[in-house]
Amino acid sequence: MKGEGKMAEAKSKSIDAASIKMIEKAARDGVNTAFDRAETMKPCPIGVVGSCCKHCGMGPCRVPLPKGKEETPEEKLKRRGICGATAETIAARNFIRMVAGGASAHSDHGRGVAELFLAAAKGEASGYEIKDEQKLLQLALDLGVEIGERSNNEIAVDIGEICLAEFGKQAGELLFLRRAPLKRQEVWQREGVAPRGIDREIVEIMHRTHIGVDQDYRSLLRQGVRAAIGDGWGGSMIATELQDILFGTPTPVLGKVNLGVLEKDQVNIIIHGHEPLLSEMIVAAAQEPEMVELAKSKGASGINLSGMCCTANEILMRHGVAIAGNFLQQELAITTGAVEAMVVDIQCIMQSIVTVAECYHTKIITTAPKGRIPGARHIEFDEHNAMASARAIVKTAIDNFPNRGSNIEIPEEQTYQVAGFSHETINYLLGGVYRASYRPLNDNIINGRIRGLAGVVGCNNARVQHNYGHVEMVKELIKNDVVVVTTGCNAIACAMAGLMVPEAAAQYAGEGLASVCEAVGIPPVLHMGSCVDNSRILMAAAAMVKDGGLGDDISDLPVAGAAPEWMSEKAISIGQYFVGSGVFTVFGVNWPTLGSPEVTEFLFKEFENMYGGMWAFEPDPIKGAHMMIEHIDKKRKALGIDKARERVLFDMAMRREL
Ligand code: BF8
Ligand code: SF4
Repeated sequence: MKGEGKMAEAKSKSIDAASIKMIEKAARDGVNTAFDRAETMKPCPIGVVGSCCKHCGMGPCRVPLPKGKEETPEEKLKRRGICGATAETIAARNFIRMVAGGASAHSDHGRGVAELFLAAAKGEASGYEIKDEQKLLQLALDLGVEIGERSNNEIAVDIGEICLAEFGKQAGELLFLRRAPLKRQEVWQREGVAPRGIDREIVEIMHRTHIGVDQDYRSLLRQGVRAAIGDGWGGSMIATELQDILFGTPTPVLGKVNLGVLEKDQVNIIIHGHEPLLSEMIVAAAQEPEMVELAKSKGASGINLSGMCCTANEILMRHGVAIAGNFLQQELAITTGAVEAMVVDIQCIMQSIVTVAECYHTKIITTAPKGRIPGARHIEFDEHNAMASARAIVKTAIDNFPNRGSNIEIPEEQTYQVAGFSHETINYLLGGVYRASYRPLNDNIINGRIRGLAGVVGCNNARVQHNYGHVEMVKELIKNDVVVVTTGCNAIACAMAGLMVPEAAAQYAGEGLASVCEAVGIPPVLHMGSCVDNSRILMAAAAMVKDGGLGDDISDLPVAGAAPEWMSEKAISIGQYFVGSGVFTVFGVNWPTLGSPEVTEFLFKEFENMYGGMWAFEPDPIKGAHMMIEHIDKKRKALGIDKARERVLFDMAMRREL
């Protein structure tokens, strides 16, 4: 039967029941989504492996690997672009241009935060103020800013100026590199990858990859590492640190996730994108009594705010605002017919939401001068008058409530989660407020109850089943006593699967990990925030090294990273700074340098000798998890703690001691 075929098809597209229902509704309503387009638009087989260059007007030049037979050296010599660029050069250039794209996105976000931070400190951005004094003072100490008798705002002005200067710095090294273990800093100096300025390294990628400049793949990839470190230990870290000071450092908070958080009788506003600058104000505006009254006057029972993608993570972590979904659910949320407005800023916003919205009553509102979409209403975010922008947006949504059609279906699925595990919070939870440290984590890794730590992060990708890779990989890791820290769309997928409540430890984690989670009262999967907050994972790794017993560099730790459903250039930049910081990192879906076995070999093998961390590619999430576990075990062995796991018996005495 035709209908049954469609049902089976929808089921193969996501593991999430709510999403499947909305994929089916979209089909009934004649709405075209990314799930449909992924069927009709097949990836270019040459581009997908990094073998297509269009860096000049003589191209595009395609240098696919010869099919079937071994290539002779003479044949290989001929397989070049018009300018003579080899497949190695082309693959490496494409790869580091992805790093440049990702590092730019994160860093430009960080710059925006720094600018607002400075404006707030100077009293030029009404509505914003320093929320976390303790973190402000800590950062002042880190950056050598005088504290003395000075006011918070005076200190913050200095901090804002120093952070902003990091972007355009021309020489020396980024200041936050000092937060890394000493040995790591030496590796960066030895390999020539300590970034001078955040912007400079990105510009240099664009220059080196222009026709006829750097044509040695090793040298190209080195610059990729340098720019990526400028993202992780620069732009992203600045974004996280200053956002925490302005909006508060996250602490454990209960939240709900999935499309079921939409309310049938309320004005539904979804905030989607990445910067919390405006969304913080929308959270406040939506709670104002006048706004709630206005909503009631239009027949709604209230205003229901929820988030999508990384904005969702930001406002969940700080305010417990519900999450409607991750990247592949943005069109599906509109398909419910119950969303009055989707408010977007920057990054990971599908242009198609405007077309999907045309089939319902939803208003798409763009807010960033950098991120406009034809057909969307633009209400520009003015940081000097943020509350006015926020009120205008909320009012637009309320006014749209009476336009709702009757074709409404909100899936009932929603799950609870505990989020808010910033680096500082993990520190307090483990060590206590007066003795904050990672000591208990290190001890439990050393005694073998916890095997190691994995950072599983990144996107959804319409080329693979929605959320399957995320959830399977994470379940396999915790089952094998690996504690997982997560951000971005992986965090949302894990929450939807019920992995982020303390009870998940007993249900899914191995005995050792479960016993520690139960003793501390934490889930086996810890939500650390949005994608810029991967910098929190770097801080956690540095803290583990500092607390001792697990070697003296991040590359000594029994840790690994992964992005099983990656798609964005930001994921490549994140993966590259994980690797450059000494972490073994596995990506799923596809791998963008397979067109050059030499480049791939270099990233997967030789990088380990240079950085202690290296890339890997494995589309099967369970196999990927086992590659990570193998690496963790290799590190345990090198530390001489591999025997400890065999001794762990978990008798009552040990449980009591915990
Ligand atoms: O920065 S995980 S799909 S939403 S890129 Fe985008 Fe990927 Fe989601 Fe956040 Ni991160
Ligand atoms: Fe072709 Fe070289 Fe131009 Fe690239 S830079 S498009 S390989 S001629």
